Amino acid sequence: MSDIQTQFVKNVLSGAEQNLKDAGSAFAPSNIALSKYWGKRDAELNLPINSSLSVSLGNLGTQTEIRLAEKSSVYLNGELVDPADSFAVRTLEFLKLFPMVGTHFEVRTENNIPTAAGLASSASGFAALVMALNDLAGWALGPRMLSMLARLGSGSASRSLSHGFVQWHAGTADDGTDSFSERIDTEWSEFRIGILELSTARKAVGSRDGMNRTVETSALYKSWPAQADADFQVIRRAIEVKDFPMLGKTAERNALSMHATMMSAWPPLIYLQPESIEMIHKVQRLRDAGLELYLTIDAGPNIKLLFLESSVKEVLSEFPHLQIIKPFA
Ligand code: 2P0
Repeated sequence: MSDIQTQFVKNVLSGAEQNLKDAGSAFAPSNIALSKYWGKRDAELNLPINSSLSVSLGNLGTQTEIRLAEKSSVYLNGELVDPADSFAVRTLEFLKLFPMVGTHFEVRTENNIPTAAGLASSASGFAALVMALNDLAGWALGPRMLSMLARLGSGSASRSLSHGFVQWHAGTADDGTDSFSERIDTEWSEFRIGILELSTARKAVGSRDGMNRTVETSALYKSWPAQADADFQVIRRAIEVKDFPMLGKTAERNALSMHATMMSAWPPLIYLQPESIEMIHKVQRLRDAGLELYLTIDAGPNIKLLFLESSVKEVLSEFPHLQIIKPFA
């Protein structure tokens, strides 16, 4: 918590009236970026260097309930979290930005994201937290304002306020007021995501430290902002005209380019494991054989496959244990 963050929250809330309730609750979906966010231009306001675009994961995400209390406590999936645990610390630190609501909170969070699958829970976590807070405080803020509050908790959380495809505009203002997310008004019911769980090991370097290290030390990162912006535009267009190969190819190249910037950092950030590389080759082989299949990878070893409903049978025969998500169901 800093003065700059406190002032930012005041700005966002300046037009909102407060009508406090006994409790607030909300659900937010997790999301997977098709065009990635990697690198900050301002760490305090969590402003990204580049815009990013994601797809939300439907009913996979976080349900949060919040109420005022005598003493702060955080529950995760029904169990009280040790106050020294980083999850509780991050949650309660974030809530200190909202003294106009209260000083102590009881927060109950349920994640139905298979945490082992390497799906980010901080994205849906902070999004659900600000939505629940909005409900508790009765501010009646819309997704644009909420996305800016969620961003302070975690960048990718700003993309978890809406279902479907979401774009996070990087913005250019130093005060962070033009860096927000909004839903793209296109449904694509045939769109599928497959989660290939390859490793459940906790990553050695978290995203936050990883992206800072990349920005500071990777020579390849210099080419990233321009590519990220170009990919963002191409994917947005591909969604508009429902050009799946254009979307898939751009998303895959975007993810692998991000990994190239990570690998060229020092010390190197190698999130991929041998099984990840094996799967990348397998997807390429299947694509060469005519299957419309692409992939994306976040800051971890697990692979997310991208395909359409028409390919489900073939994809499942190649990846029998695949968990398939229908983002528009
Ligand atoms: C993304 N990732 O666009 C990228 C791709 C991981 C790889 O956003 O420091 O947890 O809290 O803003 O949002 C993960 O980073 O980082 C992430 P902070 P966050 O989904």
